Amino acid sequence: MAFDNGPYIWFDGKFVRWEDATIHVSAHVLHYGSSAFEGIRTYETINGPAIFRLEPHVKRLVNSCKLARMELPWSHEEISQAIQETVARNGQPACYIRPLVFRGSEVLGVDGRKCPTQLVIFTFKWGRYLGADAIEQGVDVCVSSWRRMAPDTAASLGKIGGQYVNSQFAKMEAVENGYSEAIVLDINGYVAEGSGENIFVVADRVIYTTPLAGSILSGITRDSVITIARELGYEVREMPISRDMLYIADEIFFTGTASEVSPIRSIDKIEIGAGSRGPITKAIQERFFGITSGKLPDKYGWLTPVKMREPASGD
Ligand code: PPE
Repeated sequence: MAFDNGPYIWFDGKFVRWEDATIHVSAHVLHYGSSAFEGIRTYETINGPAIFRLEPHVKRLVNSCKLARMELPWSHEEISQAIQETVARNGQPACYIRPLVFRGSEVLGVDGRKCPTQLVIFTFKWGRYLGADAIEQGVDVCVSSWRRMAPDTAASLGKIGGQYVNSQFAKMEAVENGYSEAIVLDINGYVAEGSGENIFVVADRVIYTTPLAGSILSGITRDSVITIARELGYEVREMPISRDMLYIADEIFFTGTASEVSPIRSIDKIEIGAGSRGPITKAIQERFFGITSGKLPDKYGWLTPVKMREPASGD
């Protein structure tokens, strides 16, 4: 997939064209994965383009930098503004936004704190993360042979570049074996999350999800879905989930900015429930996509409207 990208990249405070946003091969981040990033969606609502849950994403980026001991030369407010300006300038009413903080070029060696901390923000169109039919038909996944990093091995609550080597191993193995995605267990054998998604399990009308201390990323879609599920009257329990709970669940779905709310129809070739999207998953999706399309009221203030900038001549 070549990028269907917005033409401009916010690069350390200035807009540069996509093709000019380059860094040096000696940059610390290339060698050691010293970066923190976000994934945020702009939705084309019936009231115009709007960024979904911008503030919690910026807050998580700031926290990821804190965990990685990366000093950010920009404030939360400046980053939030820069993201909105990038979306407005690029003019893509529905897009995926990727802010990336990284250690640039100065020295090598694992302690990269002498390197400059840089920030880029770019946008591109990203369709269905887990395939065209994922949202309605669901996906076939496996339990990975890889484990998530232990709580004292990495900082899973930070969206830190190097930690995605673990996700890459799990995802590549799953795809190589014919599955769309992997579910990764934690160091104790409990369910953590997908390679790039959080997981929810429905059994006897109760909804379970891994607690934040369970080696997961604190997903913003996860948080949104917990709110929606409780509003719909379901009990949501954040508690350790065992592998066998998965196989006999009534419904299971993934959540993530890229994957949105995606049902899982089989795990390790065992059908989940009826082997198709279940009614609770569907009800949560309807609420989620109702809000992100602007058809339902934005009662939680999750949407930040963006006024697209008129293209200047020569753009
Ligand atoms: N866990 C992991 C490991 C993860 O990467 C994501 C997001 C989530 C949970 C869900 O978090 P949230 O997006 O806040 O609901 N994964 C992002 C990156 C995917 C990629 O391939 O890159 C995303 O969904 O944007």
